[in-house]
Amino acid sequence: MTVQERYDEAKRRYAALGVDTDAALERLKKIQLSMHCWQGDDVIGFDQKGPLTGGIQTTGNYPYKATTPEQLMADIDKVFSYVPGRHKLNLHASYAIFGENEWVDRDKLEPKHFQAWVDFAKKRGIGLDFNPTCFAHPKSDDGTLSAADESVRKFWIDHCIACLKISEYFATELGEPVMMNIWIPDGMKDVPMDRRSPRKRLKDSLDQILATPYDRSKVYVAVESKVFGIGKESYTVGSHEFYMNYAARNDVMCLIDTGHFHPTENVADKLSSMLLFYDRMALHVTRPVRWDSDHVVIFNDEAREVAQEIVKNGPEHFCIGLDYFDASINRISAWTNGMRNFIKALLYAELQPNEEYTKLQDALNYTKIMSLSEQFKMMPYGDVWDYYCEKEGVLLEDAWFADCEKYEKEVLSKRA
Ligand code: RNT
Ligand code: ZN
Repeated sequence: MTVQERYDEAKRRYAALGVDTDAALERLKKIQLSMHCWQGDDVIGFDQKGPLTGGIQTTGNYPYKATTPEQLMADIDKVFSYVPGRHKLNLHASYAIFGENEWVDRDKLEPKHFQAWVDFAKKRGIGLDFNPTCFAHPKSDDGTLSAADESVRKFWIDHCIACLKISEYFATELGEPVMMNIWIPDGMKDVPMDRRSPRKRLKDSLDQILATPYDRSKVYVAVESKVFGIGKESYTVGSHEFYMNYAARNDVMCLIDTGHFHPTENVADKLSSMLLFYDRMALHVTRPVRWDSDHVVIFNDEAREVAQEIVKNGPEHFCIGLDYFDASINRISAWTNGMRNFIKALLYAELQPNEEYTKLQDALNYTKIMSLSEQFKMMPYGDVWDYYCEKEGVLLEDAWFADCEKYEKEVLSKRA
C-alpha cells in the first residue's frame, strides 16, 4: 500500500469517529517549535573554551560534535531537512560568531556578533529565539543575577540588556517576534542561611533589565525556574514560585521546563491553570529521567500529555521550545528524534475527539470516555504521520535514519 492509500484508509476510519484528519494536519502545520541550537555541540558555544557549568550536564562521548559555526549550521540544516513543518531556531548568546580580533565579553555583545545567524535564518525563511547565557563563564560560578558581588551582578544585568537589544534586532530583521528566555544557575550546594537576599537581588536585577526600553510586541521575555542543579542541590534562587509571581506581576512569560519539577509532578497539569492568568506562556520540552537529565524527547505519555494541553488550550498561547542535550548518541539523530517525536505527540493530540471528550466529561459520562479513549489508542495515527511527512517533503521513519547514518559516514566522521 502506498502512503496515500494508507492515509485514505486512516482518514476514513477517523472520519467515522468524527475526526477530520485533513483539518488536524492543517492545524498541526501552523504549530512552530523552537529548535534549540545547543544539542549539536553539547551546549558549548563559540565564545569561550571552558567547560559547561551551571549545574547542567551533557553526558556521553559520542564523537563528531560540531565545533565551528559552519559545522553547527550544516548540522542544523540536516536536522531541519528531516523535520516536517516550518520551525524556529533558538540561539544562546554563547553562540556569538566573532570575526578576527572581534571577541568581546558577554556584557558587550552586539547585534553584529549574530549577523551570520540572521543571514542563516533569512536564507531559510525561519524566525529566531534567543537566550542570555548566564553559565559556562568565569564570572558565573558564584551567582549571576543574584550575586552578592555587585560588579558581578552588574556584568550579568548588562549581559541580559545586551541580549534584549540583540533579540529586538532579530525580530526587526526577520519580521517575527523573538522569545528571549532568562535562566540562571544561581543556587547553593548546602543549606542556605539566607534565602531571601539572593532572591531580592534577582528581583532587582530583573527589574533593571526590564526597565530598559524595548519593543514588547517584538520581544517576548520569559523567565525559567528550576528545582535544583548539580552541585546546587539545596537551594535554587529562581524557584518556580519566584518566577511565576514575577512573570505575572511584570507581564512577562513564565517558562515551564518539563524537567524542572519533582519527578512525580504532572507538568502538563500546570498549563491550563497558568493560562487562566497569562495570555501566553513558554515551554522547554525535555525528558527528565530521575532528575533534570535532558534526555531526548520520545513519543511517550508525558510528551503526549503536554501536547494534549497545548492543543486543548490553543497552540497560539504557547512558545514551544525544546531543551535536551544528549552526547551519548549521534547528535543529529538525537536532535531529529526529539523534534519529530514532539510533533508526533502534537499530531496525536490533534487526532483526538477533543470536543466530544469535553461534552462527555460535562455530561459525567466517564463510562464512554474510558472506552472511546482506549479505542483511539488503536487508531492508525502512524499512517497520518507518514502522509504528513511525505506531503511536507521530508523522509519517512526508516529513511531519515538511513540518511542520517550516511551523513555520519560521509560528513561527520571526516571531522577532526
Ligand atoms: C537549565 C535550563 C536551561 C538550559 C538551556 C541551555 O536547567 O533548562 O534552559 O538547559 O538554556
Ligand atoms: Zn530549560
